[in-house]
Amino acid sequence: MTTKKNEPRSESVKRVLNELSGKDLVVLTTHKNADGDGCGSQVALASWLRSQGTETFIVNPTPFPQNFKFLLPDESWIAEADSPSARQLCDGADLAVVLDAGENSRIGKIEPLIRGVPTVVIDHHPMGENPIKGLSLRDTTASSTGELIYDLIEGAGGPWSKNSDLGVYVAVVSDTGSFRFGNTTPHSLRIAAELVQRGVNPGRIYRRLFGSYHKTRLQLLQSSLTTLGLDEAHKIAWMVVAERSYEALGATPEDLEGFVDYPRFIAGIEVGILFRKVSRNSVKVSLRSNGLVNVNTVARKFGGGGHNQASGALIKGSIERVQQSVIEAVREAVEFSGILK
Ligand SMILES: [Mn+2]
Repeated sequence: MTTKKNEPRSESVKRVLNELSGKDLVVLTTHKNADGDGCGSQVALASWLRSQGTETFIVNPTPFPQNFKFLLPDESWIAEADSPSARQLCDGADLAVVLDAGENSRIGKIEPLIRGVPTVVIDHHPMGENPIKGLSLRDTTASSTGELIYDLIEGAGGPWSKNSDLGVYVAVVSDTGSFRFGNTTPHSLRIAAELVQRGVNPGRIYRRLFGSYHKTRLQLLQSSLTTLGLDEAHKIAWMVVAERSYEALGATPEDLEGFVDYPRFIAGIEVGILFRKVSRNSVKVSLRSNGLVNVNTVARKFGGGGHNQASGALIKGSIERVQQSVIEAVREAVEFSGILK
């Protein structure tokens, strides 16, 4: 059973709620390097499922980020992917829920663990070429997966817990860039208003998410900004993560959160790119567009994916070569968009 094309969100919500009901054990997962949307959605849904008497655990392909652990009432909700308990939980699960991802390639080592387990996808990314099969609540008009979790818990008539409130709020704030990005809608703002009404403290969460950076992050940004590159004629700017500083500072991928936005802060720039050498022969590329250029098509060209305004890919090759071919592909996408005319 899959979601019917163009089914209204409320219908998909009902079908997914039906599938979630009465389960003994459910595992939740999200994409590699979970972000605020993935983590927030997981905690919110886990909290609600647990209130329904369903044992629920979070099993992610990469460790649950330290800076989102404040969302959890209890770290025992998490099972690390490589642990025996993760395997045991997945083996015994009645249902797996994939959040904020819709393709097997995004969930890495969790895919073999949940193979054979009935799976539900809740996601707001455009459908990729190899979508995970099963029932789904997919809606690209949703600002975030957290917004879909809000609709799900509302659709069930609650109950709302402190952790569900917090989780959904952090999810929506993360994916809308604190309500600054183009995906901010009346619905996402109403959700936030409702959660603030119920006691979520926006100032405190802002400081937790954005106002308490480790010094490593700014030192790494300092050295990375020296690599800033520009093609003003094509409205493109890019930055390369300073590899030596990354190593020397003992930085983690979490320290890079938001780096991709800096090149795009330049007036007149439409597309920002971040390059990071992740191993001897592979480069992680993140692409962000102000909205006029579709960067998902660029990411797809290199085997990656994402949204039209935010996407990425892991590309084999030297940093110089990858940089050259990606910038060239972005130039083509900019030309194709018609904004240079
Ligand atoms: Mn998301």
